Amino acid sequence: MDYIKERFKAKADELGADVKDLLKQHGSKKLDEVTVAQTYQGMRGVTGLVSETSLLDPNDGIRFRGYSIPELREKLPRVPDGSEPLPEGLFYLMLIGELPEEKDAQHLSNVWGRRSQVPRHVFNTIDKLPPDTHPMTQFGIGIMAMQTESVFAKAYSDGINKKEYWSYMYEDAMNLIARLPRLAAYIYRRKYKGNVHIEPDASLDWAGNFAHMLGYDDDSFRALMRLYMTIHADHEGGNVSAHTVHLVGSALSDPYLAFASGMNGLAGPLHGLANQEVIRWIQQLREELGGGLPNKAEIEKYVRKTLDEGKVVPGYGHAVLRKTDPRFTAQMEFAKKHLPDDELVNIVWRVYEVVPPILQELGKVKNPWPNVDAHSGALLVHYGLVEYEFYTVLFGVSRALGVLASLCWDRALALPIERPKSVTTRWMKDFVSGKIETGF
Ligand code: NMX
Ligand code: MLT
Repeated sequence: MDYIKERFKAKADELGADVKDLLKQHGSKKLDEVTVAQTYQGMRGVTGLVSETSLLDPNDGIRFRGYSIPELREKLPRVPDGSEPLPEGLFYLMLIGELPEEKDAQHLSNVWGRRSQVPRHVFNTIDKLPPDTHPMTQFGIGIMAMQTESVFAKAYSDGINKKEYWSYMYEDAMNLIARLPRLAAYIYRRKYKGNVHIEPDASLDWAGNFAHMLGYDDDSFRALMRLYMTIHADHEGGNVSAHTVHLVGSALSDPYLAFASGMNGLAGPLHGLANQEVIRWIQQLREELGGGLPNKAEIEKYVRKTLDEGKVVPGYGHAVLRKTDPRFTAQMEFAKKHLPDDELVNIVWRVYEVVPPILQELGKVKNPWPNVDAHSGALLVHYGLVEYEFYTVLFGVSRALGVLASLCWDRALALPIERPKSVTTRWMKDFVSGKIETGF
């Protein structure tokens, strides 16, 4: 067995015993109370899930196994002379719970390189789609077409012991992560680069090779991809993509089925699609003004128009965060170092000065600050990756690291099928008037 898989198994046995003990001793302890409003309003603030890989603090932002984004940028392994962390290292951290050594990240690069072959029928399936199909739709369909490769689905159909589920899920997760950059690059090159494809470079790391297959071999773009793939990987368990993967996986749907479902959630404009919406929104602003760097008054007018039209300001707000997203800050730092004079980046920074007080003024927006999507597109445009409909696919490739590490944990801890209780408004009225008690 691969040594990282062995380490994971040892950690999972240890935590599995802890969880058993925790449930035995404290299983009936109350964790939360749920109000009528929370039931109608997206279960906001209800603690109802366990996800080992990361934890979100409303003010400090995301911590992966206790490490903040600035700490990860300092402590995770890099390529020689590299400035940004290797996502392989982050995956190791999320899976094992400890910082990797350089050789662990290198080992994952090699393992994923060896497993990265995408079967021809997947590309054939993509080729059958109209070229203007949204890249996220192509991505979801490509992942589903790859489900033929699921070792878990095959093993389950052959008949396996429950105790072995985690092992097959692990293999699927590793294969899927290895193959996603190839699939994503294929979609990109087919749709935007005349269907001319670029062979992988086995000497490169996972994110570096992804940049290469997309057609961007600039060192600083590779650094950006390593940073991008690291910061988008996970955001605890309750966000739409992570929760969906967990939910669908809880039915023992294999990682291909579960991950494709999560990607359909990421494709929504209130979630991962917001990164394309931000660039679209800024381009429209520039078109209205005839180009150039808009001043603050012009941006303010445009923001107010957006709100008056009953639309959200993309890239701003969050269901949990209550401060500027540290993922936004990390990208801002990258831009200050590599492209401080870029016009679009400067617009993003100016928008950051204008939007929060206006959203605050509305009195209802709980978080007026920018999230990860407010910055990412401007960086990509700078390097020539201007096709903004593709941006959510990049987010999705990165998100695989967190949600598939989590799915390995779900199966290793033998978490059951997810099935919360729902009620009707009729039931709710009877409950609030005291006619019935919950009885659950
Ligand atoms: N622009 C305008 N109105 C907003 C915004 C915004 N950026 N954010 C929240 N609101 C409104 C929201 O629509 C709601 O209005 P109403 O009561 O009329 O329905 C009200 O403020 C209260 O919403 P919140 O409780 O602050 O936010 P909620 O937790 O429901 O939603 C988001 C969180 C992220 C969906 C929301 O802030 C939003 O729509 N933001 C813009 C889209 C976006 O950037 N999404 C990306 C999130 C990050 N990601 O990658 O997933
Ligand atoms: C995410 O990265 O998943 C988003 O910030 C959305 C969330 O956490 O709800």
